[in-house]
Amino acid sequence: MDIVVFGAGSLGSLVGGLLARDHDVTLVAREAHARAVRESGLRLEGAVDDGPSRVVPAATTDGTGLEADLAVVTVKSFDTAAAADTLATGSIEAVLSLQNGMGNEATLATRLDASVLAGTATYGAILQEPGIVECTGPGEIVLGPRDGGSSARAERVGEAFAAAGLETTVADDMPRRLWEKLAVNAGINPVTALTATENEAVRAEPAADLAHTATRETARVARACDVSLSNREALAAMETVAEATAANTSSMAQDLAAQRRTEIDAINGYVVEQAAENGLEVPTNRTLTALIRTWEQGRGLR
Ligand code: KPL
Repeated sequence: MDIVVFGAGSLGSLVGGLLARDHDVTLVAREAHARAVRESGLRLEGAVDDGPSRVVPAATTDGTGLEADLAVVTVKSFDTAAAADTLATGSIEAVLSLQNGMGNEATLATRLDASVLAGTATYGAILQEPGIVECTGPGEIVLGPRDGGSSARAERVGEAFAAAGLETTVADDMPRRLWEKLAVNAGINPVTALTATENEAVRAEPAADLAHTATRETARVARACDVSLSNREALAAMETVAEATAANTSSMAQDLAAQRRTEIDAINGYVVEQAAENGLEVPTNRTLTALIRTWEQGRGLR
């Protein structure tokens, strides 16, 4: 397959690097990373299946006019519309969102003439330096048609991911899976970001209570949106991810450390919005959202 990874930061580089062993992969990345990959290839380190290795995907900063069977979108949620508009200048058969937060698939579907798959990823990954990505926590990729059900395309993409060594499940209930992942991120990301801790912090008090409450509130809002997600299921998912990625710095904690805008609007902010539409109170998500937004405002990031 010809595969474009649009937004090849840490997760995108890990996924793209593993796929590049069997497929023609183009990474659309920031200047320094794209240059390093062009010059010396991409080094994969950490918990990847057969130890450190080097692969040689193509790499560019310019995503316009690309042709591919599949575009894997891994940009931050606030950049999804711009990514879709750029991809629309080329020719893309199918697009898979592997992003945090809600609403990405709908944004891609309204702007692209391609079939849109939804996905979630719980791999911990970090870009050590341009050209080097480390897998800091083995996880799972779940993907499928964005409205649920099954499709031959989702099966084909799932097979390619699994063959690349990525733990992959093809699911027929992506709307529920996206809410479950939202509940995981709503618990882990802002708490680890605001306390500058690794994911393991949410496994013990005093952070555990805060993370559990944010996750429980999210499950309640999911149910109000007609998605069957019990508190127990959401908490179990959050705890499983926190354990598997204990040593990982969450993406939001990485954003705060690097003084970058976060995905708070598409994660806890989305929970607050949906709660309001359904007449529910979510005080913990509201507080976490306000704190992160205040941090962003203080740095002119919003
Ligand atoms: O999705 C993640 C993130 O950091 O955004 C998890 C799975 C929590 C891994 O850190």
